[in-house]
Order: sequence, then structure tokens, then C-alpha cells
Amino acid sequence: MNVPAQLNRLTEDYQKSDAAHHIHAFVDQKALNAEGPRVMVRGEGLYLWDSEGKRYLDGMSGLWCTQLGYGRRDLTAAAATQMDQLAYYNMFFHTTHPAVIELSELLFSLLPGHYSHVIYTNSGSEANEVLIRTVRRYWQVVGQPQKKIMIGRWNGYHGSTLAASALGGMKFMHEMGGLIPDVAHIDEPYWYAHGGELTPAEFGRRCALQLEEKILELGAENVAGFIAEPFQGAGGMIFPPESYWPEIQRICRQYDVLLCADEVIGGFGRTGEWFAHQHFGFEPDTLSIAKGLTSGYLPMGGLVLSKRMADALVEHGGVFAHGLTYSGHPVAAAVALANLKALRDEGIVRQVKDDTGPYLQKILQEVFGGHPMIGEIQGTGLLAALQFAEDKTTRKRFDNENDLAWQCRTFGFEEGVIIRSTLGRMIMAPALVATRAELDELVEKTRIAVDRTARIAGKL
Ligand code: PXG
Repeated sequence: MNVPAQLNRLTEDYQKSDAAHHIHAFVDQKALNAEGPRVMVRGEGLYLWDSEGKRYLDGMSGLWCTQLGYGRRDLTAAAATQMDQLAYYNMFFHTTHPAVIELSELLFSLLPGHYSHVIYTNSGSEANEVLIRTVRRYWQVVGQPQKKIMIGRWNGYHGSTLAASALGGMKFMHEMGGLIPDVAHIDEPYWYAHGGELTPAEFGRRCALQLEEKILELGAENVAGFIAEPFQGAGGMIFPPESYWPEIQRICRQYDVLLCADEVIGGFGRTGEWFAHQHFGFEPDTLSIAKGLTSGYLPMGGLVLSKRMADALVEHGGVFAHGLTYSGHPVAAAVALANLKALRDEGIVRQVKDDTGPYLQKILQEVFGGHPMIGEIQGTGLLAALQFAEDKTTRKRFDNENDLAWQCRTFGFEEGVIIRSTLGRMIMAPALVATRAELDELVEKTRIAVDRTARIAGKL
């Protein structure tokens, strides 16, 4: 595999320059500078190559986003054609363009019928920023302006900007830059860690009832919406028990609280359904989308609104005081359109549901079902988490589970596979175009990394 000429600099040269100028995401920059980041230079299908020529099977679709894998010429062609035709135009001057119109048409043909409008953004964080303003605006328009409070979940992740990180429940993020007013949190439905003696079903209901308690504590007349990921992504790929979502939906309806699903990771086929809420069987009022919308080829996100909300805003809301320079960017829209067409016309989402998804779950059970290090396997479609456990019968987790998971991830890199570690869980979310052979390789290399970790932990 040839590395393009402009990338033919020494790795240390890149690393030195990167260290001099760049603050990376979620790292101790000083420690990273000492270690030197891997310089990724090429991607094709599920594979990545670094500047040393080492090849990796990307088990994380970049950051849960490259649904179609790398190097799709139809997406790059869509971008080039759109750039030639109309590289940019805005949505402010009573103007629009065909790319964004066709994208919306296709998007709503894929969504359940009770959604009707979308507000485009450049990212998932922005989608959730817009969510707060839109939800509050909705309640103003329908005559309940005091309904302002958003409830999120501890350990949820909704983005890195100020309001999005406040909606999320990562306390170490709140400590950097603070919170915003009128946001509250309830516990995450992480049975393996917090379920104690309760059955998953009892625990799921208990966690959902916390929402009711919080709404009553704050006053239903003050609560605007509840936001959650259908399954928790960055916080550990945690599936709630089956009893959770029906109860949450009941509570939101009973107290007239908008149910806001963050589909940034779960959307666009990850679970084998187009959207994760369809897999879990509930009906949100809003959907935050990003990532898989463009397969990560260009930044784009959005906030999808139910017809009920959109009708109120459009018919009675007057001027909607929001807009980004790049809302509905034509090139991003053209890429998103090509991406969604490919996911639909090549039957990729269906294949995840009927073939590759069940296959991945089956081989994970075969390889890790009896593994001494793994206490639980959660997943569906092309999405899975392996929970490390010190004692499987009592669900005792390792005291140093974070370190062990990080070590496992590092072993993965050494073995040529990229999997993600978080809180004692190893996560995989490969591109939706993965073949059975690639899934075999993903699981086999992950097994080697987990075995090496198990040796360190004294489990093998
Ligand atoms: N909502 C959810 C559910 C996400 O997972 C965002 C919003 C924010 O999207 P943007 O496009 O603003 O990043 C995300 C992002 C990880 C990881 O390590 C996950 C995300 C971002 C970075 C790292 O799992 N998800």
C-alpha cells in the first residue's frame, strides 16, 4: 500500500510538530507529547494504516461513525461534484439548495412517519445545544414558558460544548468550565455495576422511576424534556434492561415531558434498525443525529423534530432565532445523501439486522461466553461491549478495571485491532459494511488482547 507523497515525512517529525501546536481531545497533552501519537495516514474499507505502514482493523468505525468504512469513492465523488457545482450557500437569505432538500426527503423516508422536520448542524454537540433552545422554545410557543428544565443521566454523553456537556453526566467534564442552569440528572441504568440484588427487570424499572421522582421533585410544570441515549455509548456501551424504556416513555407522556433520544451513535443502522429507539421500541419526540449521517466523511448533524413540535414551531412560533453559517452545508448534505442512499440501496442496514449483526453476537458468545475475564457480553447489530469481571458470580469488578481496559486497548493496537476501553468494558462498533471474515478477525484479535490482559490480571 503506497503512502501518498505528501505524507512521506518521518513519523517523529509529524509528532514533534503536532506536539508543538495541537491540543488533542480528552488526553493529558503532556503525557501524549512524551509518548507521541500514532499518525494515521490512510483508510480503506475497515482498515487503517499508520505512518509506519502498520495496518489496523478498525473495530470502532473511527469514533462510531464510518458506517460505510473508509475510501468510498461514491462519497468522495458526491463531495467533489457538489463542490464544483455549489461549494457553499447559506440558509439565512430565504435561500436553499437541492442537496439539502433531497437529503431531507430521503431522511424522512427512512424515519417513522411522526417526524417531519430537521434542524441541521455540524456535529452532535451542536444538535444537543439546539435541542435545549428548541425544546424551551416549543414550550414557550404552546403557552408553558416555565417548562425549562432538562433532565439527563449521570454518565450520559451528549457532546463536549458547554450546554451539551451539562446535559451529559460526566462529572469530570462538568468540573472543566461548569454547568448551565436548569439541568438535572438521574442515575444510569447500568445493572451490572449498580443493580445489586435486583433482577435486571426490577433494576430497569427502579432507574426509570427515578425520572418520575425527579419530575415530581422539580415540578412537572417546570420540566421541559428528558434526554438519553437509547443505549449509552461513550459511557460504556450500556444497554438498559428491557423494562426501562417502556417505563420512561410512560412517565414522559404522563407528565408531558418531551422524550429526547440522542441517536448520535445509535442512528443509521448500528443496531440493525435505522435508529436505535426502534430497536428498543419507544417513540421519542426529538432525535439528535450526527456521525453515521455522513459516515463521518464530513461533519454534519441535526435535530429531528416530531410533527407535533414542528407544527407548533412553524405555525405559531414566528421567527426561529437560530442558525449556523454551515447549517445544511451543501457539500456535507451531498455526502450524507450519497451515504444514506448506499446504506439503503446496498441493503447494508438489513444485512446488519439479518446476517452480520447476529453473526458478530454469536461469535462473541462462542469466544467470550466462558472466558474467565468476561462477566457480561452486551450488544446487538454491529455493536458490543465485553464487561471485565473479577468474580463473575458476584459481579465484582476489578478495582483497577480502568487500567486493565486501557491495557487491553493498547494490546489491541499492538495486535492490529482498534477497540475502545471504558470503565472496565471493551467496546466494538465496526463499520456496517464489515464482512463475516472481518468480524472473525476482529473477534480473534480482540481475544488475543483480552487473553493478554487476563494474564496480567491473574485470570489466565
Ligand atoms: N451525543 C452522543 C450520544 C455522542 O456519542 C455526541 C453527542 C457529540 O457529537 P460530536 O459530533 O459533537 O462529537 C456524541 C459523540 C467515545 C466518543 O470515545 C464518543 C463521542 C465523541 C467522542 C468520543 O466513545 N460521541
